[in-house]
Amino acid sequence: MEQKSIQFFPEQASTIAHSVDGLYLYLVLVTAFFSILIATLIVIFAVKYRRRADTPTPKAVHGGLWLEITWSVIPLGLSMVMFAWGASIFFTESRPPADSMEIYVTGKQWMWKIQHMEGQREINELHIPVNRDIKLTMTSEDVIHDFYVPAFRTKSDVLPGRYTTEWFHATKTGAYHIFCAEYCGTKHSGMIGTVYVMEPQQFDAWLSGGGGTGTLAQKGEALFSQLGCVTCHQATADVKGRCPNLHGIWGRPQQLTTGASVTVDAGYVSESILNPSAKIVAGYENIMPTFSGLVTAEGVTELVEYVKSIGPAPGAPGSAPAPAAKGAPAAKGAPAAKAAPAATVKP
Ligand code: HEC
Ligand SMILES: [Cu+2]
Repeated sequence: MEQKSIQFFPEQASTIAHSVDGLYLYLVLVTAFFSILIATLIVIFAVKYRRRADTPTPKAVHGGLWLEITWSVIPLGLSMVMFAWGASIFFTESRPPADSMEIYVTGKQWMWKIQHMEGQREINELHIPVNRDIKLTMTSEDVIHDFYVPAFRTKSDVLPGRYTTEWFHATKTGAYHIFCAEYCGTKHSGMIGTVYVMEPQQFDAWLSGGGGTGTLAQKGEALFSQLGCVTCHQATADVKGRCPNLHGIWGRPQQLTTGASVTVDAGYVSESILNPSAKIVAGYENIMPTFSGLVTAEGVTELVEYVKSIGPAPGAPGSAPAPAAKGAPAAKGAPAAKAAPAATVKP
């Protein structure tokens, strides 16, 4: 971040930044134009039509169809431009491209915890490669936070018990502010961090350096046995036990006892772990205990990634539960998001 004496705008460091600023400029210009116009006319009319001794009694004016149409249609047009333009940017910002590199973010009073697919963790720092679509999947351990990177012109609420996403495509290397943009308690103003946008080679080097103890999915697999999930969720393909088989459920619709169906995603899996009685899979009973308090938010993320990584159950009965995540070595950088689905291919 170079030092600038006066800076009206943060740097434009993402693909969306220009469009957001363009819309903002339009809003400012339209607002300024009408504010100045109206204020000026008030002054002019106040002077021109001030009360004087010889003021004649004005004639009442009725109607004025064209005048009314004009002052309705022009503001309507101007505000519809705001609406359409804003909606188009909103849609772009809310739909992460399919091949985005995924990173998990957990907000907590008062810090940001980051988990990379490859297993790297960081706090209040986020390292990313330049010129890649990055998708953040975010949740909170306590209250509502909001992950805001002004230089990327993007922010999104981070909610407890739910996953929200945010994506961006950084166009410039450098260091940029992360702010929490939702008042979240006494040290809210200290809930700040830095995004480091790096050249891809630099990023790969960063990613491979330091404390790699397996990918997120591998950590999740370890937790899966540590917490005893494995004792119930036996991964046998042919036996329909008392507990559902978790193989291949990711991304599929799941039938519930209520008759409703849900798609298995991060939110559903995390709810299944923290509040299992909220949604019961059709054909099963409400016997899964809650793991709320026994597993950290990061642990839940790891379990989610593990469930995502386990492909369909192995065809042959009796064969070991497909340790899909184990088979896929920590892929570096680019194919991070792809590593898991690739592992779902049947042997
Ligand atoms: C006491 C046995 C038991 C344990 C231990 C257990 N579960 Fe479950 N789990 C169940 C049962 C039974 C269901 C189906 C009923 C329901 O939806 O609550 C279930 C449902 C689920 C589902 C939804 C599955 C689907 O097909 O939609 C997920 C995901 C899940 N469990 C993950 C876990 C994880 C992760 C752990 C360990 C942290 C775990 N479970 C521990 C019994 C268990
Ligand atoms: Cu916060």
